[in-house]
Amino acid sequence: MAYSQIIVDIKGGVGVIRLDRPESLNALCAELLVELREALDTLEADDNIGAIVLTGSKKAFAAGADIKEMKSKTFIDVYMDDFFADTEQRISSCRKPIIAAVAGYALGGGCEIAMLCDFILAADNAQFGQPEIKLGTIPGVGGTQRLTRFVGKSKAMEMCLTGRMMGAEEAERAGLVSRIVPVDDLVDEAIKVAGEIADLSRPIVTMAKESVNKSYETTLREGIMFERRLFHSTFATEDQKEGMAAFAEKRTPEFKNR
Ligand code: DAK
Repeated sequence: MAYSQIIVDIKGGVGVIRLDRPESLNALCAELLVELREALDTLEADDNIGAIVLTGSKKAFAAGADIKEMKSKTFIDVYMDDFFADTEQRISSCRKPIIAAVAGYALGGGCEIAMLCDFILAADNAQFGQPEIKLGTIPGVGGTQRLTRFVGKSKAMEMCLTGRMMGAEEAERAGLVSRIVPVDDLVDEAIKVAGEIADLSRPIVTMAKESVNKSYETTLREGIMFERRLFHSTFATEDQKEGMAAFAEKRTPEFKNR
């Protein structure tokens, strides 16, 4: 499939999606969002792919929804289109791990898409923000909900009420990003980490992802029971036998994804 708003590369077991609308700082226009969903469909269906990296340019991961495209939409337009819902659903239902490699601006819908990924690696120049309030609207893809869970009420409230941006160091301190990488190394580092994940047992990686995500959707007790049952079920896999045997025999495991 030929794309015009994104670039998709395969690096070993890693699918790399680069948002590519430099003239608008990767503003999330409808065409880009369609391509993003199609790329995720393709990578998810590809058995050779074990993990995905989603990135932008050094200047912008994404500066939000495309304001110029969105500005004249009516309530009925956005309500009846359920604007952005299909993209939120596509990313959050992806069973393969997605790493957001964020350099530059991740604003509005850009910050929300980064938070939908499984974890965020931030370049030292990353800037996160929910500036919708300055446009006379509010976050619409989980910004008020996910940001609050990541960084707590006080910081999330300040960011959503003022539109203040948070730099990479503050984002790391607050728990929004897993760690900071020099901007020139960001994509290589994200691909390296994604490659390490892709080399692990795919079913066990899927279980680990499901289990961490469960913690956002349920009580602690139910989450612990869910984790325990998945843990038990890893013992029904050949990969658990191989992983533990390889440790005992001081060799590298050869996972078969079975
Ligand atoms: N949309 C469209 N164009 C954008 C854009 C955006 N979000 N951000 C930047 N651009 C364009 C600029 O207009 C400019 O285009 P030209 O003038 O060259 O034609 C070009 O990108 C370069 O931008 P600047 O000249 O402004 O660059 P600077 O370095 O000076 O400033 C900036 C960078 C990121 C601080 C600034 O561009 C900026 O403030 N951008 C807007 C950021 C923003 O407000 N983002 C939030 C958008 S609202 C919904 C779900 C989701 C959403 C809405 C509804 N529903 C479910 C209903 C999401 C909403 C949003 O994300």
